[in-house]
Amino acid sequence: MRIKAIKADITALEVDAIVNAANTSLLGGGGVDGAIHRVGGLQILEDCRKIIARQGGCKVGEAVITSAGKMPSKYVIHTVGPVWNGGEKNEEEKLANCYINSLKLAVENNCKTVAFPNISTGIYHFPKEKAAKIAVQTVYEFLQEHKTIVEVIFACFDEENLMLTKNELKKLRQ
Ligand code: AR6
Repeated sequence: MRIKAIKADITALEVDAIVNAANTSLLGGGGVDGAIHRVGGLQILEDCRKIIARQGGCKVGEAVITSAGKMPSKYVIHTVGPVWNGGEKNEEEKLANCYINSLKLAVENNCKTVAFPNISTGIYHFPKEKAAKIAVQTVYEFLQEHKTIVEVIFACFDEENLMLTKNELKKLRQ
């Protein structure tokens, strides 16, 4: 199994790429985004500003890549999750796209190990159980097709997300 879930602060992980649950402005915010910019330092914001100059921000479901500044990882892949709006605004498909587009960028940049937070389940209020199902299923399907990725880690920050993600991973093993 190349997917695992652990309880962790994603900023401390020594992986090729960590994924950030950013917003469309790419200019930072609270939650995991705030932690990544705080720990990684100003280099990340500088890289984000270059991307903003080139293409504006980042759309929901899409992803961009920067350096990881002072963190032990090599890259930060910034993706923008959907705000939960009751499920009538294609939130599920948009969340799946976050995982797919982040992993595509990881492959393009020769990343073998990638860590994800539970995108959209904080400030954006996506229901955690639904989000865990989409995250695990989408990553699992992507890895079937892309063998260069050695490991994907779900860095869960709270017990509930850890339990829900582990449950989804168990279902894959049955
Ligand atoms: N490591 C791993 N996971 C974390 C960490 C951390 N250091 N800190 C928080 N989490 P959120 P969203 C978890 O709110 O819902 C920002 O302001 C957290 O417990 O960070 O996608 C952005 O700029 C939760 O399970 O992201 C956007 O405006 C998960 O990360 C907006 O929030 C995602 O929670 C994005 O909201």
